[in-house]
Amino acid sequence: MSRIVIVSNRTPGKGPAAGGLAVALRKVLSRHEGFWFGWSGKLTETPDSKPRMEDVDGLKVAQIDLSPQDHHAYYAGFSNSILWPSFHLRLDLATIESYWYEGYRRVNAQFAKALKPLLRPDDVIWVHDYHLIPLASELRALGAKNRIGFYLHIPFPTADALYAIPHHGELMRDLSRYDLIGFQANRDVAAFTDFAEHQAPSTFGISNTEAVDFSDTEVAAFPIGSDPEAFARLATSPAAKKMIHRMHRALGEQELVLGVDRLDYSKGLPQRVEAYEKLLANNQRFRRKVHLLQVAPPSRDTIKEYQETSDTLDAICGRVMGRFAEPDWAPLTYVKRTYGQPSLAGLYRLARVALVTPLRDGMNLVAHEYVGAQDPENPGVLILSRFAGAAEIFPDALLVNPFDTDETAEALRVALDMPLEERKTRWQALNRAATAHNVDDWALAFLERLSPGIAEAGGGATDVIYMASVA
Ligand code: ADQ
Repeated sequence: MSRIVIVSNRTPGKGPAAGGLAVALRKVLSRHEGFWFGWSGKLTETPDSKPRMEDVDGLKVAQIDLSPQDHHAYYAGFSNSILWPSFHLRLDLATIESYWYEGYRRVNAQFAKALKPLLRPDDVIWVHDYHLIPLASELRALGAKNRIGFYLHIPFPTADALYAIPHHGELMRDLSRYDLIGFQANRDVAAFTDFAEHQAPSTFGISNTEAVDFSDTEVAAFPIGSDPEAFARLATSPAAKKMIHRMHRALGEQELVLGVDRLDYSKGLPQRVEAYEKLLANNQRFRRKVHLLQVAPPSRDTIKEYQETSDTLDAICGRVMGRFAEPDWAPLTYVKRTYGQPSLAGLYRLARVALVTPLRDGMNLVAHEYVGAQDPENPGVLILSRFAGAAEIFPDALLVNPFDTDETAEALRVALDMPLEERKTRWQALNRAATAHNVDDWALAFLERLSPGIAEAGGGATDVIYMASVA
C-alpha cells in the first residue's frame, strides 16, 4: 500500500500542537501510517546528513538538524524576509540579500538528500509551504519519480510582486516539477494562472529566458478549514468555562470584542486598533460598554520588521488607552501570549464580535475556529477582511476592507447593534460553510487528487512519511 510522506519546515514536537495547521496535519497522520519529515528545530555546526527516525507521541518523524548559517539564510532570510512579504504584497517590507537564496537552495537540497533514501517507489509525497518550493526539483534530480504534491498555505502573489523576487524564474520552474499544486483560494489559482499564461521571462543574464511549461502540473484550490465540531465541544469544556468565568468577572456588563493572531504585519493589527479607536471616538455610547481584547504572541521576532510591528502596536494601544481610559475603565487589553485551545475556545465563545482583519491572508483559521465555538442560541458576529482567503468561504460575515479603518469602525458598530435574529441567521450560514470546509475533508481532497484512491485505502493504515516544515 502506498505510504504518504508529509514534508514541512518543522517537525511536530511533543505535547499538544499549537497551530491549526499542525493539528490538521497530525490528524492526517493519525489516520494514515507513515512519517513526517523536516527540520528538528536543532542547530549544529556539523549536522549529520542522515535523518533520525523518532516516535513523537505515536507519530513517526524523520528529522535532520541544520547549521545556524544555513538556517538563517533559508528561514529568517529567503523564506521570511523575501518570500513571505512578497507573497503578502508587502514589497516595502522585503529585504533582499543575494546569499540567502543559496542557503535556501542548500537546505532544500539537504532535505532531498536526507529524504530520498527513505522513499519507496510508490510513496506519495505532500510538501508544505513556501520554505520548500524547490524540494520536488531536488528530489527529481536524485531520481525520485513519486507523485509529489505542494500546498501553499499563504496567498500566491500578483505577477508584479512575483517579478520582484530574486530567482523567481527558477522558483516557478521548481513549482512545475510538482504533480499537483494546491492553493487556499480561487484568487490564488487565478493569480497563478495569470502568471503561467502571461509569463514575461527575464532577459537579464543568460538563464531563465524560456517560459516555464506547467502542462504536467495540476493546479486547484483546496481551502483549508478547522474542526468546527471540536471547537464547539471545546467551547463548553471545563477549561473554556473557567476562562469564560474569569473574563465575566473582569468584564461585568461590557461586550467583548476579540482579536487573536500571531504578531505579524500581515494581520493588520495597528489598523484594527485604529478602527476600534474610531468606534469609541464616533460613538460615545459604547464607552464603558465594550472592551477589546487583542491576543498576539510574538512571532519571528529576530526579524526587524516584526519588532517594528510590535513597537507600532504597543504605541497605538498606548494611544487608545491614553485617549479613552479612566481610573475605573480600560478600553482594551493587549496580551502577548499563547493559550491552549480550550481557553481560546472559551474566549471565542464569549466574544460578541471577532475582529479578523488581516491585510492579506492565505486562509485564516481563527475565523473558522470562532464560528465553530459560538453558542447557537446567542452567537457572536464575525468581522472579516475581504483579503483573507476565508472571505471566499464566509460571505455571511461582515466583510471589510481592513485598510479602511472607517469602514471597519462602522462594521463594529453594526456588529454590536445587530439583533439576535440576524446574528443567528448569519451564524447558521457561517457554521454550514465551516462544517463543509472542515480540515479532514481538506486533507482527503488534496491527497485524493494527488493519488486517486489513496484516501479510501488509508482508512486505518496507510504509511505516511511526513518530511515537513511547518512555519
Ligand atoms: P497563520 O498565519 O499562523 O497560518 P492562522 O490561519 O490564523 O494564521 O492560524 C493561526 C493558528 O494559530 C490558529 O489555529 C490559532 O488558533 C492559533 N493561534 C493564534 N494565536 C494564538 C494564541 N495566542 N494562542 C494559541 N493559539 C493561537 C498560515 C497562513 C494562514 C493559513 C494557515 C493554515 O498565514 O493564512 O490559514 O497557515 O493554512
